[in-house]
Amino acid sequence: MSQEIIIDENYRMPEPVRVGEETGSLTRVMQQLVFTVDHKKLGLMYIGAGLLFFVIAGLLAGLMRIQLAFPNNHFLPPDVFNQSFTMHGTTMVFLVGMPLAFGFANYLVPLMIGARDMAFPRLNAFGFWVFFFSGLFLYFSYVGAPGLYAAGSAPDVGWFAYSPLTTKAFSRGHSTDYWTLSLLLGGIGSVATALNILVTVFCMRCPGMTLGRLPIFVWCMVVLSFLVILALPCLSACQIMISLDRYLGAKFFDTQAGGDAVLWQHFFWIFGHPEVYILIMPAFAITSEVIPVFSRKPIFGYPIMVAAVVAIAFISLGVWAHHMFCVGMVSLANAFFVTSTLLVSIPTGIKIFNWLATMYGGKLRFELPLIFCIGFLFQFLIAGLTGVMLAVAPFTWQLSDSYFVVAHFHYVLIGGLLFTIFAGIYYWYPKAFGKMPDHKLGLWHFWLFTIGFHVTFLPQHFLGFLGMPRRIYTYQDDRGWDTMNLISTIGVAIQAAGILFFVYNLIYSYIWGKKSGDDPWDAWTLEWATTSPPPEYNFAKLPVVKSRRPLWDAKHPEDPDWKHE
Ligand code: HEM
Ligand SMILES: [Cu+2]
Repeated sequence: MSQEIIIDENYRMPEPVRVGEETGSLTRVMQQLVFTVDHKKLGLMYIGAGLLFFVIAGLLAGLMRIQLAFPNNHFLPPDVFNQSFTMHGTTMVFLVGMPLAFGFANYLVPLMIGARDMAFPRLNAFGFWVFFFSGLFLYFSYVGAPGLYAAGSAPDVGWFAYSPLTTKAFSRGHSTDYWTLSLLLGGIGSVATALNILVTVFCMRCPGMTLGRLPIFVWCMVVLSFLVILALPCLSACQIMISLDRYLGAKFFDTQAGGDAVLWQHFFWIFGHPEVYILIMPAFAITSEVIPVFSRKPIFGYPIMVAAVVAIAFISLGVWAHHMFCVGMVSLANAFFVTSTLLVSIPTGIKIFNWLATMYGGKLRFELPLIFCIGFLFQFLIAGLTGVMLAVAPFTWQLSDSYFVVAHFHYVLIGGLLFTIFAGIYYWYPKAFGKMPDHKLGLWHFWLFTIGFHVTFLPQHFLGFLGMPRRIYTYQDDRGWDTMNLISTIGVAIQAAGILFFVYNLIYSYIWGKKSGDDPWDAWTLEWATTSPPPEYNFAKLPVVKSRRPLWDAKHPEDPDWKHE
């Protein structure tokens, strides 16, 4: 081991306490979790909360699919169906995708840059609890407070809440207010956490950790944080405007009164499209760490990969109206947004090629993280191709708001994001808990979830071609949609079985799993230089790095990377 990175037994402080093994009673454990400002604990709490909300939103999805399994079905009444897709979509985007991203960023960024914690630990805790409370508040809408808010008024206007559906005329109760207020609150937490990530990366790096040596994971989290800071305020602004319309007689979105309902769509998607890139950034981050380690090769084209991530984020700020090709914009506007959207596929394509080039000629180790990343590459390609199809305005004029669109974004968000989240959990589980996840159980999870996923969403592309609109709670039996809807619902059951194997694996491995040691995958970034789990202070002495693969240098003093830089 080179002396730069001190991984010396003598430097070991008292054995770190594994999460859940805090000494003392449950209250003491809760106290520790409630009052913690430690980035690792907050990271795990973000991931835990995200997975909890995933299960809840997944159950809502299951209910909708049961309703849609047969024509003329009455399992769910129409208003409950409207609430279900609104709560499912809103939860998956704001209470699953974003906290999972912040969870991974919180746990890993300080470790990867050789820091002891985030720049603002208390702001970090604030960000987490504001997010968590905003989620509880949103779900409180299902019960409501007697006399204050009518019970059972969960939001039912869809996750993008188009106007005039959200005005008092069409949404009389408080369902829309639960949606606006909980997301307004959540937005404050997100911006606080994004700011914290940026200051941490730019001000807390250990000696030698130049920007050109940052792991790509960290670059993706930097870009994600910039997008959050640029996009979230736009959503907050239009949510304040709709609340002013609803309660103080403003007319921002009231077309009859000189406002403009389409203005809401512009505001929402100026936030909404960068939002989907905020959601997919962790996929890029995790894949760029996992593929090199399990191919035994450094990432192909590091500078181009970083440039591609920055380019994707930049372009994603200028494509929003591809969600609005059917509102009657002038052709020049349509042409601009067709072009800008097609442009995104160039840096995205570069990333896919660079990941494949990293695997090419590598010594591939088919461990769970790599297997889920290979699934991601295949599914994200399909998602990207249908995205390019939808970027062509005349194509979208035919398929807007159809099941083709539902299939497309689920291929991105499940096939893309979720598969890499699983890869990331299996990759860093040993670091966080000191135990190896069970490989066989993981394979069951992978195959059941993959087969279930394609059985659910592949047929939906064709349901879209056959004219099935999204958000309908039932359909007649003469449309030719029956069989494919039934198949799609069966797919959800297979996915659910896969998720059960995943949850069982997390618990089983925690209790009975094989001890992992500090660096089970023989990896290269600094988080693997610490013990598993890492001590509260992360590093006994802050490391000094000389290349992009500090741990490789420490393990291979005969041929360190910095000699080739
Ligand atoms: C795990 C399996 C999942 C299943 C079975 C599923 C199923 C569904 C169903 C049935 C709908 C309603 C479609 C309609 O009637 O228009 C829907 C909508 C949606 N889903 Fe999922 N979903 C899943 C995962 C996800 C994930 C992981 C995300 C995001 C991270 C997501 C985001 C959305 C969004 C944004 C909508 C649109 C809601 C709206 O129209 O307002 N879903 N999903
Ligand atoms: Cu978009």
